[in-house]
Amino acid sequence: MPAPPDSAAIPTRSTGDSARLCVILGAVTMAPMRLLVTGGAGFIGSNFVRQALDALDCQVDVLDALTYAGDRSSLAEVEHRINFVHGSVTDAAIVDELVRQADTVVHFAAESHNDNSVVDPSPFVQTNLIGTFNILESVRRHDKRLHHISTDEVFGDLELDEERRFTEESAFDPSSPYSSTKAGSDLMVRGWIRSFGVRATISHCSNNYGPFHHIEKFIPRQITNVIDGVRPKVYGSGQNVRDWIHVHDHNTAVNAILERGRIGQTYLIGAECELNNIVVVQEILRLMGRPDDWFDMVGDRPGHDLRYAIDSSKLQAELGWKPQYLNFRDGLAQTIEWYQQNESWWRPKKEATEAKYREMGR
Ligand code: NAD
Ligand code: TDX
Repeated sequence: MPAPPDSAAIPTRSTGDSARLCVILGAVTMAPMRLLVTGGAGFIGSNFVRQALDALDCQVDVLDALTYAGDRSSLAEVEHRINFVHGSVTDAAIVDELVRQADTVVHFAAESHNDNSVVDPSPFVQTNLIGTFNILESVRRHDKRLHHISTDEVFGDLELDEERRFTEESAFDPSSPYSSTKAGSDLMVRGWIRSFGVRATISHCSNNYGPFHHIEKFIPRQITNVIDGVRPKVYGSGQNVRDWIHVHDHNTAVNAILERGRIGQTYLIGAECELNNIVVVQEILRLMGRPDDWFDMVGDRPGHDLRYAIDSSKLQAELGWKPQYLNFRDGLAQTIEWYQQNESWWRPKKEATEAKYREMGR
């Protein structure tokens, strides 16, 4: 993966929760923090594992069910540095054993795609709700630190012309089985913090882009379509706005919360990059040498959220976090290059993904 624009600014490990103090024969040494990363073979989780191994003094266990969205080869670069466990967060016994051994749990595992949730909500209920319940019960039992990864979609959507952006105080108003099961998991985390004193933090991030993003999602679907000589597909009016952040910046924010976040707090993560879907597709087309009207408008997603926008001032002011990818075009160009150079990673997924979309009529 190409280096971020300013890698010197990646937060490094400090003491406190991010390390264990060991006393061995009278000498005081710092043992590396043992991190349990759920969903670590997915898009954001695999990028997080690579970054955490560089930025934090840690030992990493990954728990991943390797659903259609998980790919062990996303961790190939660090395979020898992690302990990979193939299992589900819905399996309370596996979760409990791994949580018992960990110092800190970072919970990424989820069913994550809105379009799938409208076809069949059941795995969303299992993984996002029951899976998070299992994590919560284990961190409660073993008194372990938890960081729960959520999304801005739990807040519903905004009008195109309203000034308001999502903040930590925004009310939940989810639109899909995906976002409602994520909201349910967040509410459980809040309840476990208050009733049981679980040492947890929560973050809600906006739309990520970058390497290892499953090609069912908007940006990589269109990049790989263009590589294949197929016109991009834009839902509905194409006016829907997403607030894009590079996955690297999401994960430096998670590191900052792990290191300096206040227990019990919620942090919103975003990089102030609101763009509508047509603008994004036209940027991809320009960068890939196609005319900017070379795309098709297709049917809309049911319940399609209009606009997301994040106010991340609490994270920036309290924890000193700043995004490093400040130019979307540069981040997108790097991402396109990654898909051009890593066809062996995405090609095996392309036919099944497009077959799924043909069934949806999109
Ligand atoms: P992804 O779909 O790429 O990866 C999910 C991973 O979880 C996969 O490796 C999958 O195999 C694993 N998984 C699914 N069910 C599991 C189960 N029952 N047990 C164990 N592992 C299981 O998703 P992503 O885009 O990397 O998202 C990761 C997290 O970040 C999710 O919680 C998502 O809600 C959140 N999030 C994503 C975005 C985004 O733009 N992609 C934005 C904000 C928040
Ligand atoms: O082919 C497409 N054409 C299109 O116009 C696809 C796949 C999507 N879209 C639109 C729908 C959305 O307006 O593009 C936008 C982005 O779609 P997705 O990539 O499916 O993302 P979104 O639904 O916004 O959700 C994403 O961000 C928040 C992640 O998938 C979630 O996991 C995260 O919580």
